[in-house]
Amino acid sequence: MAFELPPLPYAKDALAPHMSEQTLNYHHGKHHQTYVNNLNGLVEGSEHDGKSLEEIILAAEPGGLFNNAAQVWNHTFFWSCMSPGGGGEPTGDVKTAIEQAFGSVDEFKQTFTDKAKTLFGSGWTWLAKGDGGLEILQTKDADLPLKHGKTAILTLDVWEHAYYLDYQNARPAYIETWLDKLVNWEFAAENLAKG
Ligand code: MN3
Repeated sequence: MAFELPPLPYAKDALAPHMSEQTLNYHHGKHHQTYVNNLNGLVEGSEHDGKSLEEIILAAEPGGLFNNAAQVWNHTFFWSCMSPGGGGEPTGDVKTAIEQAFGSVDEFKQTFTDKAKTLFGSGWTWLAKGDGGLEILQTKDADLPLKHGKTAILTLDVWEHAYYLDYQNARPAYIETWLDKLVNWEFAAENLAKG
């Protein structure tokens, strides 16, 4: 069974002006779709045909199969990390876990921002859960917490294609807006409860 591009969990204009319809048209409709197409091309007729996305990610060696499978997973996860009317402050168990790990929500935001700003080149910044509780991870290219035995709670795509149309080279403005206006704390709570 071929993999399919999952629909966005909101309308393409629902995150504007913080993330424009044009960005989502390219990022979801072109970039994410291309990873799906590439993955299907690599999997069809191979030993991985019929495996789940997660099984492929865990089995794949570094290279094209891993990169495309992981990018399909990462983008599907990323769309749910944002919501119209998102941002603000976490509550409940997420807030408690963040305070335990980072001292305060403000400290978390500062550290997450610094990590996202300083990730050189293309990659992802994650809030993830490992054996020691919550942590912030920087991953290069397509890499993701699943490959390291950790649970993804939230992620921010810091590949240039994620923000260039809306923010040009101003990655710090993209990060700040994402935390203030877009981040989906309810999705983080679901992932924390599962992990
Ligand atoms: Mn992307």
